[in-house]
Order: sequence, then structure tokens, then C-alpha cells
Amino acid sequence: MTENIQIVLATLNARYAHTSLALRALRANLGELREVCALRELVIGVSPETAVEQWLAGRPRLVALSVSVWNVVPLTRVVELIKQRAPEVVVVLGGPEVSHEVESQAICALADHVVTGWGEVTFARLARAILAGAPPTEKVLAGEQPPLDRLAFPYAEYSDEDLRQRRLYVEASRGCPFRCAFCLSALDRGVWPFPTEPLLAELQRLHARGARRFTFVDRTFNLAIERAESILGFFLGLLRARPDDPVFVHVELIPDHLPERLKALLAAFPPGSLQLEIGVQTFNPEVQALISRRQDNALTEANLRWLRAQTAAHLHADLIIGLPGEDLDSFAAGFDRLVRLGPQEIQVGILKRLRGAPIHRQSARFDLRFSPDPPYGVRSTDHIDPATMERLTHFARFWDRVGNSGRFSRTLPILLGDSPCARLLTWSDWLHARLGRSHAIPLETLYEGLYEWLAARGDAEMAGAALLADYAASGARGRLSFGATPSSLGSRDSANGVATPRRQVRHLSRDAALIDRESRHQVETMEPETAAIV
Ligand code: B12
Ligand code: SF4
Repeated sequence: MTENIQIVLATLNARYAHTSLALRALRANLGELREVCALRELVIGVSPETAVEQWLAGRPRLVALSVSVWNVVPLTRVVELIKQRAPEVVVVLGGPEVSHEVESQAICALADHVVTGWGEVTFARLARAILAGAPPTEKVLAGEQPPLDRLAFPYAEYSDEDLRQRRLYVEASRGCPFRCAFCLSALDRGVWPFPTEPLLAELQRLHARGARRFTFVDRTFNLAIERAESILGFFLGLLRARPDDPVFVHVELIPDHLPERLKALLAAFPPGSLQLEIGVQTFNPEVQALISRRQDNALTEANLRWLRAQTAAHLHADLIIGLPGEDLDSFAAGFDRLVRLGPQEIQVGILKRLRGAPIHRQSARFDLRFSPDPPYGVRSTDHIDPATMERLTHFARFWDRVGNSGRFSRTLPILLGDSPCARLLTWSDWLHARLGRSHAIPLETLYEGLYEWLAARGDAEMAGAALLADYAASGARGRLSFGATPSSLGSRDSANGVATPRRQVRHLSRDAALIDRESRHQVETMEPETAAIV
């Protein structure tokens, strides 16, 4: 079979658990060339030499690479090596990272062709021309954007291994009508839906093949309420038909648009079956205006409170550090406000200057200094100096470990007290000074660091008990310097079935006191942590 392969569609995913929907969409739409095209995914961290060896095996005539901010550095080296070792192989690039600022990118200079924007139609045409020996003279081709009902769905391209072990991305629409300056989708200028009934038939087929976790990549799943209702209704139908066979669905919502009909559906999902990603980014109205983000803060707050109280959904809210016009106090006020609303996770991201995103227009006015290297994180602004930005970077990492991980549910209220951001930042500064780093911290070191810091503030007994209980409940089996782990203090975190990812499962146990549900079984998780979809 390998010797017939003329086209290799390849990428480096962020992790093994992630799949590339783009490669599958491209292959599904290749027509007669689909049979001579192979999907070859690897994970960032693999050496470019190994990637090239694997992708050139079988002597393809065309290697097409999907380039994103997380893989552009190693893929640049990959293209360089392909051109050294097999200059006759045509290299085509596409993906969000090479869809803008093409002229200034080394990887684009090395490649033969770059397709910007949507790839299905234009790549199929280009591949046909290349294999026919008549490639176009243009190097950069603007991707054609057909009505989405003309495209073949990519879902049959998921293998059985994908279904068993990896995160399945699905999409009900493309684009976003909003214009948030930091986001690439601000350039979309519209939303385009996939036809609902055929999409549901595809989801049904995936489910019949064994898929149980569905991650929607739609930017704003709740824009068109009717479509959202049909899709959520479809999953509720599956859950009701087989309550013992759980399904896990992830969608991204805009927080200030939850009509009653949608609320009723969201409330019907049982624990462990629904995750909602909710971009808040900032609560500061002046900053929102500066980044052209339309958001009704009062409604956002009311809806988040409602979601927390009336649904069992796992809420993953996003905030950004370093937005134009936002200083530490403003960020802290937003963080505290969000903590009080109680989402299970708050992803604190550092502002990035994504290629093409409008934020660069604010750079001079707000002295936004971005790293020149992917992922182009901001290093300072006129409101946040480099040292403070550094501190906030550590803060974000430590918060992810103690706040978002679900491992510290009993300790967290003691740590955060009445001013969550200020307390967490003080602890984060202290721990970073002590360890000299904020990454690769063993779990036990975090527990001990929390104990020592809280004990020094007079909460030794309460903090020790909370930490020991959290440690026992997380199922960790190491030793803590401040006490034996009383396994009787807590049972291992558990959930309602095998579809729910591990991090969400830990939060479920925290929520168990709030939401009274009956049967919980041990979960065998198949996915590493990380909940965000961006
Ligand atoms: C899934 C996802 C992830 C996954 C990774 C997936 C993977 N495969 O490894 C995770 C959750 C890890 C992730 C992380 C991040 N992500 Co992300 N992610 C997405 C998301 C939600 C879906 C991607 C997708 O499947 N889209 C659907 C497919 C069909 O669209 P597409 O990929 O654009 O492909 C089309 C075209 O681009 C083109 N095309 C693509 N590849 C190719 C190749 C060829 C040869 C051709 C011809 C055409 C072509 O054709 C395709 C079909 O039309 C997008 C947002 C979105 N909805 O697209 C953001 C997005 C890709 N992420 C983005 C960002 C910024 C990040 C982060 C930096 C954010 C952060 N919090 O730090 C991190 C970086 C991770 C890291 N380790 O450094 C940006 C990308 C910017 C860029 N220049 O690459 C996006 C676009 C979101 C945004 N804000 O605008 N992400
Ligand atoms: S941040 Fe969300 S709402 Fe704003 S442009 Fe990007 S996808 Fe759209």
C-alpha cells in the first residue's frame, strides 16, 4: 500500500491525544486522489529528522504540512531537511500560522506553495495539478471558501484507534462574527454553518463506531440557537437512550447569550457529560472597548452563576493577562470576580500576538512588547512591566496546578481567602523564589509548599487536614513531609463512566457535595490532562 502513496498529509500535533481535523478535512475532499494520500501525524517533541524520515518513506511526490503556532518551529526545520534530502518532493503548506504574513516567514520561503485560509477545494485542485506535472506558477494561493454543504465531511477519516484513544474534534460551523483584537477569528467576518441534519448523521455514525468524546471547535457554538438545540438535543437523546453508556461533549459558548430554550437543554445534561468553555477574557469595560470585544458583563455574570447553580456542566472560563489598558489591579479584580462565580476552571492565558490578529495595531499605543518567537507571548505593556509579567506567568502556571487541576478542592478556599488573586500571587512569588521555577513541580512539592506557606500564616491545623484529605482523595500514593496520608479521609475521585476526562472527574468529586447524584464508578481515563480548546 505504502508504495502507492503519492501525497503525504502531515502535521505535528500538540499532544498524541489531539487529532488534526484539518488533515482529515483535506483528505476527505481529495476525490480520486484520496486513495493515494496518507495521513501521517506525529507529536511536537519528535525530532525533525525522524519526522522527515517517516514522511518521506514510500517516496511521495507531494508532502503537505498543516502549520500552526505550536509546530511552526520544528516544521520549518522539516521543510529545510526535505528540500536538502529530496528536492524533487513538492512541499505545500497550509494552516492558521501560514495564512497571514506569508512574506515574512522562513517556512514559507522554503516551501513550494502556501494555501491561505480554507484548504479543501484549493488543495485538491493544487494536488491534481502537481501530480499531473503542471503546477501553478503562483506560490501563494488564497483558499477558496465554498458553501459548507459542498464539502465532504472528514469524520470517516478518524481511525478506530483515534476513536478509542484520542480527542475527536468536530465542527458545526466555521467563523465568528465578532472582532476581538487578540483573536485570529476576528478576521473571519462571518459564520458559515455545516448543514445540521447531515452533520447529525455523521455524529451518529461516529457514535455507532464507538466515539464517546466529542469536542466542538466552533468559535461560538450558541450563536445560532436552533442549531445548538438540535445538536445538544441529539446528545441528550443518546444519553437518555443509554444512561449507562456516557458521552462527553465540549462546546464553546459566548456567555451573554443563553436564551431559556438553550438553558433548559444545558440543565438536562448529567454530571460528567458536558463541558462549556466560556471566554470572559476581561471584565474591564474600557479594556473590552480597546480590544473591540462586545460583552455584557452583568449578563455574563448572571449566566455564569446560573450555569454553576442549575447545571452539572464543567465550566472552563478564560481570562487573558496583558490586554491593552489592563494593569495588575484590573486583572486581579477580574480574576476575583470570576473565582466568586465558581467555574471549575479558569484558564489564565498570556496575551499573544498571533500572525494576522488585529492586536498588533495597538502595539505602539500601549507599548505591547511581544516575544518574536512562537507563540509570541507578551512580555510587557505600558501597564505591566516585565518583572510583573514574569510573576504573572508563574501565577498562571501555579494556578493551573492548584486551581484548575481539581486536586485541591478542600485547600483552595483556605489559600484564596477573601482576595484570591492577591493571596495566590503572594504564594506564587514565595514558591517561585524557593524553587526557582514554576514548571515541572512534583505534586508532593506543591502540597508541601502550600502547607508551609499556610502554616506560617497561622492556619497549620486546618490547612494540614485539608491538604491531607485532598491528597488522599486524588489517589496519589507518595509521602508528604507534614503527615501520614490518611486514606480514610477521602476516597479516590471517581466519576460516572469512561467518557469523562480525568481533570473533569476530579472536579465532579468536588461538586458531589453540591449535586446529589447516585452511582459513581471508577474511571479509567485514556487522555492526559488539559481541558482548554482555545
Ligand atoms: C484544536 C485546537 C487546539 C489544540 C491542538 C490541536 C492539535 N491538532 O494538536 C490545543 C487545545 C492543544 C490548542 C492549543 C493552542 N492553540 Co489552538 N486551536 C484549536 C482549534 C480550536 C481547532 C483547530 C481545528 O481543528 N480547526 C478546524 C480545522 C478544519 O480548521 P483549520 O485547522 O484552520 O484548517 C483549515 C485551514 O486552516 C486549512 N489548512 C489547515 N492545515 C492545512 C494544511 C494544508 C497543506 C493546506 C493546503 C491547508 C490547511 O484547511 C483547513 C480546512 O479548511 C483552533 C480554532 C478553530 N476553530 O480552528 C485553535 C487555534 C488553532 N489555536 C490557536 C492558538 C493560539 C493556540 C494556543 C497558542 C493557545 C494558548 N492557549 O496558548 C495553544 C498552543 C498549544 C501549544 N502547545 O503551544 C489559534 C492558532 C493561531 C496560529 N497561528 O496557529 C487558533 C486558530 C485559535 C485562535 N485563537 O484564533 N489548540
Ligand atoms: S475571541 Fe471568541 S468571540 Fe472573539 S473573535 Fe475570537 S472566537 Fe470570536
